[in-house]
Amino acid sequence: MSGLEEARGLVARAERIAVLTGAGVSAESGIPTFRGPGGLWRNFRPEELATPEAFRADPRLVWEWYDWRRGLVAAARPNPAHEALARLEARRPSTVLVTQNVDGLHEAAGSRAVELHGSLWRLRCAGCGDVGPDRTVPLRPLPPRCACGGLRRPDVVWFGEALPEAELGRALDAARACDLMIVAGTSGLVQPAASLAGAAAARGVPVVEVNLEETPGSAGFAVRLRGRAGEILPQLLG
Ligand code: BV8
Ligand code: ZN
Repeated sequence: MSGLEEARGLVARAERIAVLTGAGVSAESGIPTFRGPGGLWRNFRPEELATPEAFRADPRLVWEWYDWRRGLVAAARPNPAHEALARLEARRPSTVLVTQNVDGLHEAAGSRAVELHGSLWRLRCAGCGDVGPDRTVPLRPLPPRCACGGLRRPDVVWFGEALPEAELGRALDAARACDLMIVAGTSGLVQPAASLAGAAAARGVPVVEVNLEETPGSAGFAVRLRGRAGEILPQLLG
C-alpha cells in the first residue's frame, strides 16, 4: 500500500483531525518560505529581522521587510493546499487548523485558522497597545505611528516573544484531543509550534507529514508524504 493510500485510510477513520501548517503551504501562492530558497530578504535572515531588538534598533528597516511581505501576500491567492484544508474543515467541523503563518491565506480560503504567530494584517501600538486590522498596501509613512505617538508594529510574534495564550492553549488542546495530526509545509524548527506534532505522536496518535524534505520530527511520524502541499493535500483530503 502506498503512503498516500495509508494516509487516506487514516483520514477516513479519524474523527478529530488537527492540522499544523507552516510557510511551505503558502509557497505555491508565491510567498517565499523562511528557510528555503528566496527566503532571504536583502541578505537578511528572518531571525535577524523578526525580533523586538531589530525593531527597536531600526523600526523602518523591519517595517520595509513587513511592508514588502504584505505587498506580496496582497497580490497572492490561496493555493490548492489552503483550499483542500478549508474543504476538510467544512466537511469535518471537528477539525482544528493551527498555523504558524501570518499571511492570512488560510482565512482567505475560508478556514478558521488558529494563528499561533499573529497576523501581517493587524497592527499593534508598541506604546499604548491599541490593536486593529490594517490592509493598507503600501503602508506609508514607515514606521506607522499611533494617535498616542507610539510606534505601530505588525501584530506578529517575534523571536523571544511569547505566543498568544489563547491561541497556544487552543493548539495544545487540539494536539491533546486529536486522533490524527497532519503537519504540512513546516521545517519543524521553531518552538513551541513544532512541539505540537511531537505531543500528538507521543500519545500514539498517527502524524502524517506533507513536506518536500525530511524534518527533525519526520522519524517519529507514521506517514511521510514527500512533495508539494498544493498537489498532495487535495489527493490526501479528497
Ligand atoms: C518563545 C512570525 C519564549 C513573524 C515567527 C530552543 C532552542 C533555540 C531557540 C529556541 C528554543 N526554543 C525556543 C526558542 C526560541 C525561538 C525558536 O524556536 N527559534 C528557532 C529558530 C530555533 N522561539 C521563539 O522565540 C518563540 N517564542 O519561545 O518565547 C518566551 C516564553 C514566555 C515569555 C517570553 C518568551 C517565538 C517563535 C515565533 C517566531 N515568529 N514568525 C513573521 O512571520 O514575520 S517564526 C517563523 O518561522 C514563521 O512563523 C514561520 O512560519 C515559522 C516556522 O517556519 P516554517 O513555517 O516551518 O517555514 P520554513 O521556511 O522554516 O520551512 C518551510 C518548510 O516547508 C520546509 O520544510 C520546506 O521543505 C517546506 N516546503 C517548502 N515548499 C513546500 C514545502 N512543503 C510542501 N509543499 C511546498 N510547496
Ligand atoms: Zn498608541
